[in-house]
Amino acid sequence: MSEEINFPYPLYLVLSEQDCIHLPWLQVAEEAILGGVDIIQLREKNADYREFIKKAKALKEITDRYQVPLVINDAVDIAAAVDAWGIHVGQQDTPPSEIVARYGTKFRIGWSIESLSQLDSPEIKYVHHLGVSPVFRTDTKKDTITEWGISGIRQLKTLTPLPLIAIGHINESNIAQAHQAGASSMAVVSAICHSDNPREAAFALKQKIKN
Ligand code: TZP
Ligand code: MG
Repeated sequence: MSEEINFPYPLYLVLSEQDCIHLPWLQVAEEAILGGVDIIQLREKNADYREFIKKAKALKEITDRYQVPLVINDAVDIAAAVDAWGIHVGQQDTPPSEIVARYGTKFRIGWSIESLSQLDSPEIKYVHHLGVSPVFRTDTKKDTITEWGISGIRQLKTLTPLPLIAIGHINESNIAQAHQAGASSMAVVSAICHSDNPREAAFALKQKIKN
């Protein structure tokens, strides 16, 4: 199993244009960083390659300016084209082993897990951190299976040394619990993207997880 790697990015924004309902999505990214977001993942489900790469490049300009790591969801070729810091994949996506076979150690690889048995997968040795997906059911992503709950984070923490990223209906009311249960990072979509003030939303979330 991989050694535990420090994951010093407690507030994680998962961003797609369609979820930004009040402000232009790039403005959401910048405001969220100014409010305290530590890492951003671009998660584009509808864009074609050209559009996706254009978006990834535009976002990379912002994340580079603030020295915030950029993660690309699923699209390994886009991650390579924009020299992203990391890639996040789910169980149905490119396997971590294949990413490593193609790109060596270039990327930090996040892998979403939906059941305990996935901890025993041979893929785990290629993974740097795990998405606990979802902690709670959410309207933002409906095709999910497990609801890990806060107790699931606690249980996973005893079973793997990999940093855990809590995702799924994380908001101001439960973010501290996810953190206390052992998640290294708390990932949100709507808690920031649905806010008409993403900077304040990020700030309020961050306050809850300051030790
Ligand atoms: N993976 C598991 S839940 C989820 C993803 C991408 C969506 C989380 O969105 P929200 O709005 O923070 O619940
Ligand atoms: Mg995926």
